[in-house]
Amino acid sequence: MTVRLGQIMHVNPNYFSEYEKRHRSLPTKFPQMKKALKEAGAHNYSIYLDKRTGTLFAYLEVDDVAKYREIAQTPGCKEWWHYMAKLMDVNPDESPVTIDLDEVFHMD
Ligand code: RM4
Repeated sequence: MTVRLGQIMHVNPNYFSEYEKRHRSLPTKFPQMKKALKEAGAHNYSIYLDKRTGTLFAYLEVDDVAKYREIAQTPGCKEWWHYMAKLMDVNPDESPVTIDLDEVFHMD
């Protein structure tokens, strides 16, 4: 069953363009991360930036939430998070500080 996820993260305002640039090169520079996401059934994945605050809003669809959460343990994800850590608010393990949102409206 497809699950829609909405998440908030935060990027340091000095790194807006770098954050976007690094995501553009994710498929070529971090194919492991792309593969981990795909293998976990993540798709239709967008991240939006609020330039006033550095708030990031991520929307993605996953086939299996538990499988998606397991991505955190993969070397590809750990490398990506390490690469991005300087740009974002991160936890001690370098995962981005992420707030899971509740869906309050949806229309097909
Ligand atoms: C974000 C953050 C997320 C990751 C995406 C691809 O900056 O690191 O955890 O899923 O990139």
